[in-house]
Parts: sequence; structure tokens; C-alpha cells
Amino acid sequence: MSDYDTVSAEVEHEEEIPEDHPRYQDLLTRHRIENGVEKGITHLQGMHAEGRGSAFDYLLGEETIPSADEAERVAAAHLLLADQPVLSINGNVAALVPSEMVDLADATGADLEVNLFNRTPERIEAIASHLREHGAEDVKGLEADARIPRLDHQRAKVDADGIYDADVVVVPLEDGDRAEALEEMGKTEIVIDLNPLSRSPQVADVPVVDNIIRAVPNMTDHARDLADASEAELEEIVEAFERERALEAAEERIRNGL
Ligand code: PTJ
Repeated sequence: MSDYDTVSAEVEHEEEIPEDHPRYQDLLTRHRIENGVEKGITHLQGMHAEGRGSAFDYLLGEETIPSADEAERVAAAHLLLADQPVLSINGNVAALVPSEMVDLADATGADLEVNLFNRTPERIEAIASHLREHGAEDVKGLEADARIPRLDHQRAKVDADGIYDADVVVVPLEDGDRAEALEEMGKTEIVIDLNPLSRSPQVADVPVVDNIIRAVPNMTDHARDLADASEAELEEIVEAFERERALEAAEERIRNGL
């Protein structure tokens, strides 16, 4: 048995996972989700969601494919152009990329809003505190004083001065009908999801088919690179993007390894 075979069973802190382990990112992801469940941040169903994501990531080669990198740059351009961009945070997102989401919000002027499928006051509070511990100053989603029309579950609950009013929303890790409902409200949607066939990326203006662990820091890097770009340059990046091509490229990689 190699040293690596015992890694996931023994890890208490993520620093113990050897960075040269061949499945480093997957072990790190699993560890963060387990931790999230223990802290009351991530719902147990989040483990299933992670398992699905992990299988798609394996097929993608656990790397940011060129079409995803392009989508991440386009997403950064949209966020920089937006009047009121919001990054939506669920229990998996909070566990996996808390400081990375805070960095992306800083780089783009976006707000962070907690939005949960399995919504309880305890989880909302735990996630908001977790984000604050990772540097967030203002976390939305606690008021929930507005509703997304035609959505009859907990994800409909949003802040009036947050997702409800936003022009651009980042919607990560949810295969559901909220993306469609947000689209009907006329919002520009950036969806991060490893499954290109899932409903959310299928309706997104910008489907980002990549692991959120890689996608968010890369979006932040792009946003910093584009910080001095003119509005016309940003518009050009946005307009050149073809969402269908991005979805097809990801599916092609998953099905045929190409
Ligand atoms: O925290 P809550 O209560 O709002 O619940 C959140 C979960 C994640 C449980 C809920 O949104 C859910 O059940 O999601 P689904 O329907 O399983 O969809 C999650 C999607 O995210 C799937 O299409 C996965 O492939 C994808 N996914 C999972 N992990 C990752 C991912 N995409 C990118 N990066 C990941 N690490």
C-alpha cells in the first residue's frame, strides 16, 4: 500500500493532503465538503452534488479546458460591466471557495448573497458567518424580503436589494429551475457547473463548465487583468462569446476526451 492510499481516511486539516497526490484537487474538495457538513454549512445532499461534479471533472481531465477559460474571461467582463452584480452562495459553494468568492466580489464590485435550497435560519447564519470569517464585509440573503416570481421553493427567497435587483448573477452548483426563473426576470446569468447537460448551464448566458475550485480564482485573475479595459473592450469580449460552442466543447471533451 502506498502512503497515498491512507490520505483521505486520516486527514483532519486540508494542509495534510499532499499537493503532489495525483487526485489532490478531488481529495481537497471532498475534505472541504465533509468539513462543511460538520460545521452545518453544507447540506448532506451537498455530498451527492459533489459526487456528481467529481465524476464529470474526472471525465474533463480535472483541468480548465480552453472553452471554460474563455467563458471565465467573458464572465469577468460581464461582472465588470454590470451595474449590480451578485454572486449567489449555497452550502457547497461556501464550503469549497469562501475566500475565493470574497476575492471575486472584491475584484468585480459584486455583492455576495446566500441563497439555499434547503433553507433554515441556522444554515443561513452559519454560511454568513463563515463568509465573514473569510473576509466578507457585507453578506446579503438574510433579509429575504423579495421573491423570484414563479418559483415555489426556498430558492425563491432573495433580497430586494440583492439578487432581485441584480442585472448579472453568478449561479454556481445548482441543477434547477431558478436559473430559468432568473432568465425570465431578464438577468444575465453566469452558471458554474461541471455538467454541461444540467438545466442551469443550458439556460445560462455564460455556462462555465469547470470545477468551481478552479473557475472562481481564474475569473478573479481575468477580472484583475481586465480592470483597466474600456467599456467598449469589455463589450467586445462579451459579444464574441458563443454559449452553444462552449457547451458543445465541454460535452465533446466529456464524451470523447477531445
Ligand atoms: O446548500 P443548498 O441547500 O442550497 O443545496 C445545494 C445543493 C448542491 C445540495 C443543491 O443545489 C443540489 O442538489 O444541487 P444538484 O442538483 O446536485 O446540482 C449540483 C450541480 O453542481 C451538479 O450538476 C454537479 O455536477 C455540479 N457540481 C458539483 N460539484 C461541483 C459542480 N460544479 C462545479 N464545481 C464543483 N465542485
